[in-house]
Amino acid sequence: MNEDENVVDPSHPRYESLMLRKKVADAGVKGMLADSAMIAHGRGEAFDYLLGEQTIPSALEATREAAARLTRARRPVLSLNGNAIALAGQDFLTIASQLDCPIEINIFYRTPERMGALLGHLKMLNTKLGLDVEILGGIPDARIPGLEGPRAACQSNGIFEADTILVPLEDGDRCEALVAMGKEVLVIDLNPLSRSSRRGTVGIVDEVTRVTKNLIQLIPQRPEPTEWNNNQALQSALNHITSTMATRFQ
Ligand code: PTJ
Repeated sequence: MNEDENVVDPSHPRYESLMLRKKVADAGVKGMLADSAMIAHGRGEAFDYLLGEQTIPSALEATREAAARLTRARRPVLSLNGNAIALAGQDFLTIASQLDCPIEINIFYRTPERMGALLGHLKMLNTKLGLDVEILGGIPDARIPGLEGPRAACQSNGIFEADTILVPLEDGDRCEALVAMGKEVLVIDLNPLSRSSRRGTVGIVDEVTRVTKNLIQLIPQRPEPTEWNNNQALQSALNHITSTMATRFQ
């Protein structure tokens, strides 16, 4: 990566990883992200490295399960934070359009400036794609019970009334609070040990941009939901990481 020109050389062996990092950096400059966004991204990178930067079989199964539950939901909503919008905003709009559901911007570190930047970015992408996805979050009129502060703010016609919510890179407290409201919570998180992965209904242990690409393929197939065993799927992801580490130097 040429730091001066902020250009990533396509021949670089870590081109794709560097491009994702650049997307986060660029969104930070536009005021879309939390101060800790790059730290959160780096934590994800570390787990992705251990997964081999690939969609492992248990993650693909979890993504299929999420697609099944989203397509059958009565009121699905995609709850997006700054990192998710920076990395995969365009794909999330495509998914919302496939499901005919709203996106709600729901951020942990909420300021009017960040909300304005994120709403503006998604509206720009909506226009660019020729879509008319409803973007909520700007006028919160409800609160997620059991949570303190601005991170509980949500919209009654979005997250509050939703029965099924897709939450990439979710905060553990809010994930638990959404589950406590009786919702199906579909989590995207590279860390199989995180509270969100463990407390969600379905935890997808995969990088968010790979998950959105897979969801776009899977949703039109309308797969059937199963009796999902989340602990078993997370254990498979953990087994993958530990077995890769155990065999690396043999
Ligand atoms: O936009 P806001 O204000 O809602 O803030 C968003 C961040 C991400 C800064 C905030 O939620 C945060 O601090 O998150 P954490 O607690 O660091 O958790 C981030 C989780 O997401 C970690 O478990 C990471 O492993 C995981 N993660 C990071 N990048 C990715 C990821 N999972 C999937 N794909 C990624 N690209």
